[in-house]
Amino acid sequence: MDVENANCKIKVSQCADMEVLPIERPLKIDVEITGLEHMIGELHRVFSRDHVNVQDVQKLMAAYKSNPKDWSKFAKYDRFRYTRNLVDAGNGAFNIMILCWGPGHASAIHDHADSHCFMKLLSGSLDEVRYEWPETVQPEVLKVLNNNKSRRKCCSESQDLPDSVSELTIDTDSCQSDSCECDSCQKKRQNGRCQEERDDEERREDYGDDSEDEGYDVRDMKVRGRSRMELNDVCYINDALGLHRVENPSHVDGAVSLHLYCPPFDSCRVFDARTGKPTEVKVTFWSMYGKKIKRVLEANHAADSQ
Ligand code: CSS
Ligand code: FE2
Repeated sequence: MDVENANCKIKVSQCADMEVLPIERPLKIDVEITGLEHMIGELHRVFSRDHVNVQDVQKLMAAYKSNPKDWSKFAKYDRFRYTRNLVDAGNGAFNIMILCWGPGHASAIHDHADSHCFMKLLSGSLDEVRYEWPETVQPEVLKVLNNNKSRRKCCSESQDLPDSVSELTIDTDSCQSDSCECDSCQKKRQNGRCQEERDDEERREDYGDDSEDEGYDVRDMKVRGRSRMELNDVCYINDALGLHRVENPSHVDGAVSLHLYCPPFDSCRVFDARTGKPTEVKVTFWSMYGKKIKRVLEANHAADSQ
């Protein structure tokens, strides 16, 4: 099953049958949405089911055409950083928020806490920069996907084993088969040691011996791509697709985006762009249902590093 049909009622790593990463293709929008309230009502209807397709959520969000009259009461800016403004708590199954990005504001590089993230541009434009996970950190979903992959690929003879045995997770590093096709074994056969070991060595030579910072090598995080989001565009990301950073490229205009997260989360990890070192941070709201909330200094401080 591909990610577009994954069940976004549950965490990404629990979508056990999600094996293939998505191929971007045009969405056929076959629903009519008359306003923000209508879209939220439809989302409640969709999320009342046990299985919710990623694609169905994307379609509803794409079908809504941004009208500032619908959302201006939620759009509250801060001078120094982007704000998160809760619009709807989705009966516990999802939450919808409006993010306001002042000129030049940007997020840190972050993950999405094993949840599904949908983002729609309501005003202005935003750049999304995608990154690979640093080698030192592996998200839950990739552990699950890699386990499934090793089971299928590593040691073809395992396919003939009885179910109880083939259910065991096979560690690719301890695989003894000369014909094994897994990436790790192929590289070891070609080079006597794996590519990653050689890359690490080259990087250490580049940066010198002082490059280690508490176990994190000094190396920039790898950019996978950059895309500009314009009015009404919708994008989707989860931890299997990588990390991202969102930036308002304008130094004059603000930007407003609508986000849906499912399941909702109240903390995520941010990553140091230079070393890949992760830090868990609490995510907080600037306002809830149109009312600015009193902020505890400590919570404010944690969110500022996001
Ligand atoms: N994930 C960030 C915004 S970019 S998707 C946040 O919720 O603050
Ligand atoms: Fe994000």
